[in-house]
Amino acid sequence: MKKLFVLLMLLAAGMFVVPGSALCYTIDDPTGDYTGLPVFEIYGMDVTRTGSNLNVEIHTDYSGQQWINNTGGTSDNWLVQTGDLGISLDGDDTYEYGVAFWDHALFFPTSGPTATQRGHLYSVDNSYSYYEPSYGGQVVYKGWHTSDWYRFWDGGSAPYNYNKTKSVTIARVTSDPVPGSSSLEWRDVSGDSNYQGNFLIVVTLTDFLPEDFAGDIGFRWASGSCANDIVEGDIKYAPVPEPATMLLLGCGLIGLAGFGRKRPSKK
Ligand SMILES: [Ca+2]
Ligand SMILES: [Ca+2]
Ligand SMILES: [Ca+2]
Repeated sequence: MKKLFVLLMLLAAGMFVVPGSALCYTIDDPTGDYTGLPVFEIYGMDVTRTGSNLNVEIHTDYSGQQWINNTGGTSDNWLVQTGDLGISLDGDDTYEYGVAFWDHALFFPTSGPTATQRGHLYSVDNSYSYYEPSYGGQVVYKGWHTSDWYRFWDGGSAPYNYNKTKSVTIARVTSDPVPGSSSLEWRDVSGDSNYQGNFLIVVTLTDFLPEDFAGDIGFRWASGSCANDIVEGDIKYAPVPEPATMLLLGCGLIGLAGFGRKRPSKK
């Protein structure tokens, strides 16, 4: 009877797990959590590995660099850029690397490059933050421009909704782009008015990941430079992922069997 019970529990667990995982992204983002217009919606992010490449696929309605009119007024059009992709090697909110989504100025660099290049991977200078009340507040946080910086350049006192102090684009870098190969492309999904498409970012793992790295890798991206929607989350990275998965499953089985054995002894 106990064996039958365990078998039924496993079957029930399997029924919950299998259909759900087929519908999920690696990192899900809620629907309807954007600020401003629905075009800024992000649905989620898929992270996969192909050989030595890390592939990040961001599913969103915002293809970037669109003229946005939030009020209906004829003089209120402005070009809204996306954020850059942030990569954190230990799952915290310090993003050591970034992939630039457009060519934009860096924050008053004292040396090195003065602007980013689209599709390139950068090592971000996390030692630099800058607070400027007249620009709207915290305009650089740990090497990243915040939404306050873009709010200032969008007109400062404009009454548009935006997310304050969110890190959005690379502001300070430690040097020129990280040598190696990286790429960025927008892939439009035609025929679906509710889902525009996805960005595909490909970076070479050895360009930024220490040898034998194992642990969390965090990702973060904002669909607009005012952080209109943000997707963020971590993945577990291990050089050899299969044994880790098996170990996790094994622990689950042992725990379930132990639970089944204990119950009769209480009587
Ligand atoms: Ca969303
Ligand atoms: Ca970090
Ligand atoms: Ca979000």
